[in-house]
Amino acid sequence: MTGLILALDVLDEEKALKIISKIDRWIDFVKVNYPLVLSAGVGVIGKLAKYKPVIADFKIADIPYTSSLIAKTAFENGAFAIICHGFVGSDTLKAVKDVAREYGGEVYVVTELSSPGGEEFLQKVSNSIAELAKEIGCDGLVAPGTRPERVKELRRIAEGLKIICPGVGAQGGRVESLKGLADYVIVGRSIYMAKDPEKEARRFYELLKG
Ligand code: BMP
Repeated sequence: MTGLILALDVLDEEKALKIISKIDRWIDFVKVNYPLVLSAGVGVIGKLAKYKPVIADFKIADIPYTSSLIAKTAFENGAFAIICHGFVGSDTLKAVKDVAREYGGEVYVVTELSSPGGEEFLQKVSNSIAELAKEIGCDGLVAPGTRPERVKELRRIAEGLKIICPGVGAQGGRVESLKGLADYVIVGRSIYMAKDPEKEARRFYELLKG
């Protein structure tokens, strides 16, 4: 286990596959989001899954029926896990979890975004979202790597759930502040925009290990 998840928000499939083929040994999972899937097509999930298990970051935020169709599409195309917003409430979270279980997959729930705007609305309800995610039996939380004190609290509330933290690197979050709090850190731009992505991925791997 490396503790590192690559957020692969590039727009070009060839570039995405080239990057992952170079750095797969330094990461545990690759996270895809709308930029890549909308540009390259949902089939890119299966291609990336040949290197590392794929987390489909579709931040599902819809009624249960539509949400389960989104989750099903991700899993049918080879995803290992799906990300769902927590503010949508228990019915949608349960629907997404049920689909994930049909495929033997996992569900991660967004608590509050790592960006400054995450404090405006989501932070007011993120503790309750963490409680709900635990109650429903989801697998983990997406917690803000830019706010270690919030990660600590969310982890305490949802004890036993895995905590994955974006916001490290380009958004200012630091690996050192998340030690013992995050099970995995998610890094995107700092790696895929680096002059030498492999070197940068290895640097994060070593920071996490050390
Ligand atoms: P970067 O390291 O380039 O900032 O990328 C972070 C990744 O994590 C992006 O894919 C972003 O959509 C996602 N993310 C985030 O930054 N903050 C959150 O709170 C939730 C996310 O999914």
